[in-house]
Amino acid sequence: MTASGALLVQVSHWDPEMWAARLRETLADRDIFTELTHQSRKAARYALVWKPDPGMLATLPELEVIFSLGAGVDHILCDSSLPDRPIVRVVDPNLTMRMTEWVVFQVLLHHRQHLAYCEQQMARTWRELSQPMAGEVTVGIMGYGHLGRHAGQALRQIGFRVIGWGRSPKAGVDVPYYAGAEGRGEFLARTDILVSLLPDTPETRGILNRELIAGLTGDGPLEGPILINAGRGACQIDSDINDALESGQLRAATLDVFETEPLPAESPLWERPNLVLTPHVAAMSDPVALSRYVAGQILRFEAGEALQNLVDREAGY
Ligand code: NDP
Ligand code: OXD
Repeated sequence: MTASGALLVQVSHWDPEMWAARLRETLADRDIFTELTHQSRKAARYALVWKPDPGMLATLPELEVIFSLGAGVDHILCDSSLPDRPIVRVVDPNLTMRMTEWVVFQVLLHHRQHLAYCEQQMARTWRELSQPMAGEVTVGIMGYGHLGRHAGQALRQIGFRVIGWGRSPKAGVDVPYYAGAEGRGEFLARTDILVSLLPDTPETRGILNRELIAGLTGDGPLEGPILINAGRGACQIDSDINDALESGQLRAATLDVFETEPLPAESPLWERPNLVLTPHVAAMSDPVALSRYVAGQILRFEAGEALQNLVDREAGY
């Protein structure tokens, strides 16, 4: 038993020791458990979780703070017996930079017509394709939050026109900004490349659907709209995107997230030639950086300072 609060690490799909070992280096004065036992349940004041078993957090009588191992918290909020404790999510330069790299890469891949050039390479075809300047192309970022703003800044530096869409109206945003259902139509109509970095909430579920795709501008410089989603798979209707890719309503897409993950082997998306697919890796959680972040938040909390990046449970993110 130690004076400082014990931490329980419960991360599905990963070896919890990757995080626990690093956390022990910084938080050396306390117990850090990775196994659910009578002792760890009884002692845990903090829980660091990724997709915890529903109901598990409610069995920790001393729990004070829940830490999400990622930026998204849908994997925690889906627990119907979630105890009423503050939830801290990840906002860290390591994760932010990874997402920005991925978004910029995917935008450029489509903008510079890399799929077509790969096809030409296979056919040993030497042919120039017409190429608009970045400044002629509007990237619309749905979910103009922490990650969206950072990616947007990088895209603007390369010359793209960037516009943003969020839930709440805001003043002083650095790009043309639209909010809520009222702003959505105009936002979509201006967008050539749509990037979604939306969280999974009751309001955003299924939002990337047939109707939304129909609202995207069809007459931009890229000869058809592009869709890029690295927010959450629950925000999209896979079959609507597949249909739009097949019909040409969407010129191309990149998806990092899917309604069901891993994407089932029988999904037609695997075989779409105008789709780039990555397995939920746009911004991976790095054990060194994120352990440092979580340890920092625990030390702040124990020093009587406010926790940062708290989740608004009502809003769902
Ligand atoms: P933030 O909370 O900073 O930003 C979320 C944004 O979404 C905000 O702009 C918010 O609007 C907007 N939003 C939320 N609900 C709605 C709505 N109903 N209508 C319109 N806009 C809405 O989160 P982050 O930027 O840090 O992360 C975003 C998401 O990215 C995460 O929740 C996670 O799902 C995903 N993610 C995916 C990863 C991957 O590897 N694929 C890695 C990391 C994160 P407002 O500004 O008004 O609040
Ligand atoms: C996250 C993720 O939410 O990796 O951080 O999906």
